[in-house]
Parts: sequence; structure tokens; C-alpha cells
Amino acid sequence: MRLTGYFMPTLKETPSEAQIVSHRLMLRAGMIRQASAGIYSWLPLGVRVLKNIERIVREEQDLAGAQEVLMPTIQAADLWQKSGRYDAYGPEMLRITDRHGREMLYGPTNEELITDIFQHSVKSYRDVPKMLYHIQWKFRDEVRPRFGIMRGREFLMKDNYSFDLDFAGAKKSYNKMFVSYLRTFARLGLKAIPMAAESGPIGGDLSHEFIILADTGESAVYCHRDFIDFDVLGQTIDYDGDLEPIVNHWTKLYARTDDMHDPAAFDKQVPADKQISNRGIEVGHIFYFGTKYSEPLGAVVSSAEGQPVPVHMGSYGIGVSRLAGAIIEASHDENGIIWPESVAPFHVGLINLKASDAACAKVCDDLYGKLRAAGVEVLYDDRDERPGTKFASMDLIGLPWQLVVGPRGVDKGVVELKRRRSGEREEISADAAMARLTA
Ligand code: 5CA
Repeated sequence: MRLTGYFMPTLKETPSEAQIVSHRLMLRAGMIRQASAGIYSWLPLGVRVLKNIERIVREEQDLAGAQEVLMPTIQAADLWQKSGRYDAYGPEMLRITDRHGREMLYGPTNEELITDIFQHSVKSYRDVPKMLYHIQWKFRDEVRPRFGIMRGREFLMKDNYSFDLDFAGAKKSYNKMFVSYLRTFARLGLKAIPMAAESGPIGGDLSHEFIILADTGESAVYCHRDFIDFDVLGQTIDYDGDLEPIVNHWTKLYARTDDMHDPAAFDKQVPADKQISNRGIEVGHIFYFGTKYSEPLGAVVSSAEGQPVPVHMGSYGIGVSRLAGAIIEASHDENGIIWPESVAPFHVGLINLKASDAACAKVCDDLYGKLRAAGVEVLYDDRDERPGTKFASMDLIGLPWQLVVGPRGVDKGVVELKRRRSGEREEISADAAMARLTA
């Protein structure tokens, strides 16, 4: 992509309405624009990041055996009346009336709808277990939408739902998602810590929140330092095997948010030099809630003995749009965003320091063509701007690599390759740079 033709409306000034760094940087980098309170438009750079996050979330859901569906954003009220949540959800639910006077709502979550889909088509114990997920926009009329897309009213969520014959089966599904979440967040460049949680309006009795440490987080968290030091991607996971030992390993280590925190237990279970108390951002939340929805909505299968049994369910959410902000909170410096490779909107930013110089333009055009031909995503700053402006925008948007071409280098037959994260620079030949970037 050439920057001269790209829609990336960056801001020089720090927007005064933004209180936290990720919100400021997302606005300044031209990733999002507010449409109304807690509701955002995603601009090209933001969409690229969102799609990358979605892709990783989807790959890991599929790997764990979940199947993708797509449910609508607008739901009829009747299922929610059956489950009892139509009233219980209160003013956070956006209620809509259609032209026939029918009560509808913009889904804040999908337990009712997925349970209804399931109960229509599944009758036998042979049809379970199943895990069905979608990635869809949600609406919650939050009292205090804030921090940009971090606590929005409209937001993108991955929500997965599991159906099993009994608790033992449901626990296996829960374990799959538990492990899958560790992997998903690690691939997004995050250390997300599973914390024992209360299940709130979703209901149920087994629940973990996945929380990343960040000073601007909304929850206070207390945990064992071992969570920070682990490498979950180093190990291959057999989702058909027994995941209980892995899950137990993590759930026995102390990790609690403030509402569940027990200072005496914390001191007893975690040596002082291993104690972490910080703030954190919730990026995922998993629940086992048994037959809470299957009973009222009639999701019943016949057991091997021919008895009708309501299925045991769980639901598993990831805040896909929130993650864009959470990743920035976890990875930035005073000059801007530092994207992990896996979600970066482009792999490399190509900077022509002197757009009016024919030799520079030739080297840049040539590199641009070769990089694209090799399948490397490249944003080419071909604008007629001062070098300082170009460096500043490239640092702001945080692509992993910067490839800088200037008249002095071109004379010597070299370009400069800079790593955004470390600031490390190298003068190398254009061919060597190509080799590096396509490796
Ligand atoms: N049905 C269950 C799980 S599928 C559920 O709705 N869980 S939740 O309420 O915990 O939401 C799942 C995830 O969505 C949260 O962990 C959080 O990362 C994200 N999320 C929740 N509310 C918002 C919001 N207002 N703005 C952005 N992300 C949100």
C-alpha cells in the first residue's frame, strides 16, 4: 500500500478526550473514530489489526474443535423471556421494537439463541459433545463506556458455547477452552492470566477470567509470578487427550481479582518475592453453567439409557475489539505503538526519505514491488514530507520493521533496516534487507 493513496488520518495532537494510552494511540494512528458514545468506526489500519486478531482467535478455536457459525446481532425477545434474562438484564440491554410491534433486542450475548438452535436439531447423546462459536458484534448499554474500544457499548466478541451430556463432559470442554485461551493470548503477544472469577449475569459455578497486566486496567489483580514466566506455545497440545493436568497446574496457583481476593490466602500460598499485585484488563471470560439455559429452553437429549437429560453447557468469550486496545496497553513506548508481528497491520514500513529524488524512488519502487511479490505486507511512505514527519508517523503506527531509503545510502548501495521494538538499526544492501524481511 502506498501511503499517498491510503486512508490513514493520523493526528499530531493528542486528543483531549482520551484518558489512556491505547485510546490516544488508536485515535492518533487513525485506527478508529468515535461515532457516538461507546460506538466506534474502524478505519483501514484498525480493520487490519482487528482482522488479524480475529484470524488468530478463529484458528485457535478451530484447533480446539469448535465450529464456526454466525448468529444475528438482532434477536427476538421471546427466548430471553423463557430464560428469565429479559428482565434480569436490565437497562444494559438495548431493546428495539419492530414495525409490527414485536419486541426485539440487540444481542449482548448469545446463550439463548445458540441453545435454541441446538435444541431444534439435536436429540441424542450421540450428537454431543459440540462446541459452536461465532465472532459477532454485541451491544451493551454500559453505564460508563470509556477508554475507547476498551469498554465500548458496541464491541466485537468471540463467543463459544459447549454442549455436553454431563458435568464430566462439560469439564472437558471447559478445559479445552482454558488451554485454547492460553495459546490464543500468547499468539497475540500477551501474557493472559486465568483468574478464578464470579460468573455474574451469565450465571453458573465454574468460571475464569483471563486478565493481562496493565496499569490502566479496570480490575485490581493478585497473582503468582510464575504466570508471567511461562511459555505455553512451546508445548504441543493434544485436544483429544487429558488436559486436566495442564489446567490443574495453572488453577492451583493463586490468581484472583479484587472481588475474589483473600489477602491471608495470598500471603500463605505465594512467597513474598513471587507476589504480583497490579491492575489488569479482562480479555476473556469462560463459564460453566450446567443446565441454566438448557432446562428452560428445552435443550434435552436422550441418554444411552433412553432418559431425557438437559445438556450441560458452558460459554467462552473473548473481547476481540478490546484486544486491539489491550495489546497496545501492553506494547508501546513514548513514540507510539509496537505491534507484535502476529497482529501488525503491515509487516514493514518502507520510507522514502526523499520522494523527489529519482534514484531513491527507483530503489523504493523496486523494493516495494519485490516485497509485495514475495507476499510481504508493506506500507510505503511515498509522501513528499520531511524525514522527521515520516519517522514519527512510522513509529506511531508501530509496524515491526522500518526500511529506510535515503540519498546517501543509495549512493553507497545500502538501505537502513530498523526494528521498531528495540530501535536497533543496520545498514545493509537492498538484497540483504529483502532476504531478512522475507525470511
Ligand atoms: N457469554 C459470555 C461468554 S461467551 C460473556 O458474554 N462473557 S463476558 O461478558 O465476560 O464477555 C466476554 C468478553 O467480552 C470479556 O471478557 C471482555 O473481554 C469483552 N467485553 C465485555 N464487555 C465489553 C465491552 N463493553 N467493551 C469491550 N469488550 C467487552
